[in-house]
Amino acid sequence: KDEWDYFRNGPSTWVTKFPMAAGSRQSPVNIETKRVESDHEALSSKPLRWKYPATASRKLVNPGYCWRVDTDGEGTFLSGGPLMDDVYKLEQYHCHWGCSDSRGSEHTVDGQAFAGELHLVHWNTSKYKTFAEAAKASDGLAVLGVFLKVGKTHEEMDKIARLLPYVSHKDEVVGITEPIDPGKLLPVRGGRAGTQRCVNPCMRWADRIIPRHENKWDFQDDNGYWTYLGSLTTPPCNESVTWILFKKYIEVSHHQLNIFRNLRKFPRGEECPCHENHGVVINNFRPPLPLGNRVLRECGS
Ligand code: BO1
Ligand code: ZN
Repeated sequence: KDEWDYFRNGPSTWVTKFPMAAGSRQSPVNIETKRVESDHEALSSKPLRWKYPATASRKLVNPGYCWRVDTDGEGTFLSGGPLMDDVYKLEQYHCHWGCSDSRGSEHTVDGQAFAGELHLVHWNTSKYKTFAEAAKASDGLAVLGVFLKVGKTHEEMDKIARLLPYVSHKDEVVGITEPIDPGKLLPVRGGRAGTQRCVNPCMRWADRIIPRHENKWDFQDDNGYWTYLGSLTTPPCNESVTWILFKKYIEVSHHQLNIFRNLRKFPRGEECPCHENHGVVINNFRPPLPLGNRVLRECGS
């Protein structure tokens, strides 16, 4: 069957059931910062911009290998940067983490892993009719990646952490009542009262404050990002993703990560596979794959 995991049927075995996992455009990759190509002109001529109404986050799911927030996509928007003029909608966001704070991210930076990695998964509504259709196309999906580092408690992430005990077992789902704003999970500075910040890395900070009534979007990129063409990091590993990884990380507390590490990969009422770390969801990351002849571009400071 289409079974896969991060344990017995781990990443090195995926290729037998999912041939796309053997492709030459796979994710994640190690980001070698010395070998990244600067592309300020081309990328920042169309700054990355997004909008995420907090009401779009509808339910929190435990699929048995991570936590995931499913959205209804209503009013969500991602465009610009490497996506050019195509408009993408937010489908879901989820997270990858380790068994300890020293590992957990999928992408690495100069060989270094972070404690976790958040993925905001979008699909191209300019060209495709459904997420499933977009997932088969080379320019169908865009994932925003955010590295997680251990530090202070993240208030928006805590809304998720507080709901996780309600989906402790595989296939459990809980409705989201307190709005969760995925934009607040991104490592960007927020807008001031009466202003929103339009961040174009080529402009100076002082130039970026624009009146709220003139601003069509919530926020744009701040410290810059890396971008390259890759794949889904889980089976079926479709080579359909434009990856956009923020250079700046967000902080979450050790306690919040421990709540993630308490999720179970088996359904309630089933026997605990005690020989498999008591069936908890940990180390749900795929190790980096070769960049090959792909180009990693950077935008911003
Ligand atoms: S990720 O952001 O690269 N980790 C990622 C991985 C998988 C998906 C989204 C983001 N979604 C998957 C679904 C599968 C489905 C596939 C293609 O998309 O989980 O059920 O088959 O549509
Ligand atoms: Zn992911």
